[in-house]
Amino acid sequence: MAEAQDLEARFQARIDNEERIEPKDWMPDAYRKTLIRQISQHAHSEVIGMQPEGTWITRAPSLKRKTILLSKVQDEGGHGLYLYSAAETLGASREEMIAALHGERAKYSSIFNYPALTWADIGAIGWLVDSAAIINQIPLQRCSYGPYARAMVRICKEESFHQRQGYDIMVSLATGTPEQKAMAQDALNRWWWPSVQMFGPPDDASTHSARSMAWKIKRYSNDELRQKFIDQAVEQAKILGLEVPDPDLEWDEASGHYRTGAIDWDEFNRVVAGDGPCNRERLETHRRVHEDGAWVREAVAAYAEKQAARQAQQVAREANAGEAEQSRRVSRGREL
Ligand code: BYC
Repeated sequence: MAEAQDLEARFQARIDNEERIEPKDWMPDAYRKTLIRQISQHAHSEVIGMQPEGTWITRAPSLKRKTILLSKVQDEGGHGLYLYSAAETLGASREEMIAALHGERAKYSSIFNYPALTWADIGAIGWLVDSAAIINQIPLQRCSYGPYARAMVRICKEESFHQRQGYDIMVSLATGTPEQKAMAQDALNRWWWPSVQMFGPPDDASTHSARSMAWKIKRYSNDELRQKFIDQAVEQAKILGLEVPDPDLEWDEASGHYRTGAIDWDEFNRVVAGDGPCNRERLETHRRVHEDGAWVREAVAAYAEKQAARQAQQVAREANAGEAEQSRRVSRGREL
C-alpha cells in the first residue's frame, strides 16, 4: 500500500516537473485507462470523419479540388493510424479498440454525426471543424504521455493545411455568385453549433477534466478552448461576409471575448448517446467496411507469418553453418 502510494507520488512529481511519461514507465491504472479512452476515441473520430468528406471526392467541382480532398481524407486515415499505434503502446489491441467502437462502448466525435449535404459543407468542415481540431490538439502536443504528444505534432501540421483548404473553399463561395454565397451561409448555419459543441460538455459537466488536467493530458478546459475557437471563427466569418447563426452573439468589452447565446446541450447529449442525424449510418458503414477488409488483414497476417518463418529458418541455417565451421576448425587444429 505504502509502496503504491510512493509510486503514485513519484509519478505525479514527474508530471509536475513536465517530464514525459513513456510506454515502459510505471503509471497508475487510471492514467493508462484515461489515455486509452481518449486516444482510441480520437482515432475513431479521425477514421469516422473520413465518411462525410469521402462522399464528396467524386463530386468535388474540379480536378484540383478532388485531388486536394482526396489527400485530406487520406491524411485523416493516417491520423487514425498514428493514434491507434499510440494507444497500442499502452497495451490496448487494435481489435479491442475496434470492437469497443462497434459495440458502442467507445465514442467518436459528435461532429461526424452530421451530414455533408453540399459542396459548401466541405468548406465549412475544413474551416470550422479543422479549426476546432487544431485548437484542441495544439495543447495535446504537450500532453504528458510521450507517444500521444509526438503523434500530435505531425497531425497538427496536417490539420493546419486542412483548415486552409476549407477556408479557401469558403472564400471562393463567399466571393462568388449570390447562389454560391447563400450556399456558404447555409453550410455555416448548419455547422456552427455542432462545431461549438465539439469541445465537449461545459466545464461543470465534464467528468474527466479535473483529473486529466492534473495529469497534464489536458492543458486547457473544454470551455477555455471553446472560447478560443469562437473568438477566432467569428472574426473569420466577418472577413467572409457571412453571419454567425446566433442572434445573441455579442462582443464583451470587459472580458475581451465574444459571448454566444445558449448552447443546446440537450442536442449534444442526444447526438453523443447515438441519436444524431447520421450515427447509425456512420457505424453501419464502419462495420461493413471493416468486414469487407477482413481478407486484407488475413493476408497481411499470413504474409507476416511466412516472413517470420523464413527468417527463423535463415537464422537456424546460419547457426548450423557456424557450428559446422567451428567443428571443422577444431578438427583442423587437432590434425596440425
Ligand atoms: N463528441 O469529461 P469530458 C477531428 C464525451 S477529430 C462525443 O469533457 P474529456 C477531425 C467524452 O468522451 C476530433 N463525445 O471528456 C477528424 C466523455 O465520455 P466517455 C476528435 C464527447 O475526454 C477528421 C464525456 O463526453 N478530437 O477533429 O476530458 C477530420 C464527458 O466529457 C465529446 C479528439 O478526440 C464530443 N464532441 O474531454 C477533421 C481530441 N466531447 O469517454 C477533424 C482528443 C466529450 O467518458 N480528445 N465527449 O464515455 C479530447 O481532447 C477530449 O477527449 C475531449 C473531451 C475534449 C474531446
